[in-house]
Amino acid sequence: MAGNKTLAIIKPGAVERNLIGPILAKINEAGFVIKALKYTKLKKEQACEFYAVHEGKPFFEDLTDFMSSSPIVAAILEKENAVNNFRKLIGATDPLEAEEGTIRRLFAESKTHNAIHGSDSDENAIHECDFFFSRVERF
Ligand code: IDP
Repeated sequence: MAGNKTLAIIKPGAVERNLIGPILAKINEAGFVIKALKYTKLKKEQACEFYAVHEGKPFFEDLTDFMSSSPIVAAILEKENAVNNFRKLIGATDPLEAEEGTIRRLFAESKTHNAIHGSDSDENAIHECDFFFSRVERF
């Protein structure tokens, strides 16, 4: 059975452009419940750890520089089949390929500066929620 939690990150760029409110509104309108929320900033090595699976790819340096460049907002979101439903809401990695109405189509600037992250499997969702939130920070 699919899990009911996923991890979202409002990325630098979207935070800088004052899009925290509009993006959280979209998330709530789509029926996700915010179970934990944090405004923080990643160090370069933390961004590298979070995206370790992409190490060696041509976009890795740009991605981890970008993700550690300014503050982000991390959130644990709850809904049935959370990972798949949230990935539908955020849209394709490249905003030019993202469907109308998706968060990336609405708010992303480019394929790297694409406004938002969503976990890609239940296993990664658990790992990513643990990366950002301690036990006492979630309910
Ligand atoms: P996802 O965020 O849609 O799951 P992933 O393939 O896991 O996409 O890639 C992680 C992040 O790396 C993307 O959200 C995007 O910011 C960046 N990225 C992925 N592929 C490319 C690329 O081909 N060029 C530039 N940046 C990329």
